[in-house]
Amino acid sequence: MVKRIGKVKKGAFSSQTPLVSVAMGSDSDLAVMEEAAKVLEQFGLPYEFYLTSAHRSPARTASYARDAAARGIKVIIVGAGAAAHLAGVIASETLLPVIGVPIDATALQGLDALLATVQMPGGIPVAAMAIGKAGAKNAALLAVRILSLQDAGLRSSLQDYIENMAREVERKHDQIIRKETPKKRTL
Ligand code: RP5
Repeated sequence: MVKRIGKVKKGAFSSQTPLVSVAMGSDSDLAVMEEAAKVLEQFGLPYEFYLTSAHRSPARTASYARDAAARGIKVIIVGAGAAAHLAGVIASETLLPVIGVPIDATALQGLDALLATVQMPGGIPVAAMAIGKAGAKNAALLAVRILSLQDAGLRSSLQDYIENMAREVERKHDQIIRKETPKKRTL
């Protein structure tokens, strides 16, 4: 069960139609891409998962990307590993912002996917995140930032999220200090 952040304010994005599409090239990417879903759920943003492969199902990939905006999708997050061309291919078939998450799927530990995602030739942008779970989490947070441009409630939830993170650092600091008793320090 995903815990929602403090105040999720319903704004223009309170519909149940998915606003964010989380695409991935293989079911083997799902464990990583679930990190994006967790964040979207925290913010109360409707999303969908979509499995499609740039090389195994090119026609499905093209029609998914072409139809996404008409279905109400505002941002597409794409997880892909190996020769990770899925995000670039999707970006070439839509005007929506596309955020790529390189997946660690091969002996190169995600470096292959990172370079494939980040090195888009000029003209078709893909926002490249970090490899793996941190990248999936940040992809969702970037989607939240994009959507919050037009939704004050979402912007306020984002502000709360950021402030909670800062408070968490202070809480963990206090925890460490409490464990470090003066007795231990003198030993
Ligand atoms: C990519 O190849 C997928 O995104 C996945 O990360 C990787 C391996 O896919 P599987 O062989 O596990 O289906 O297309």
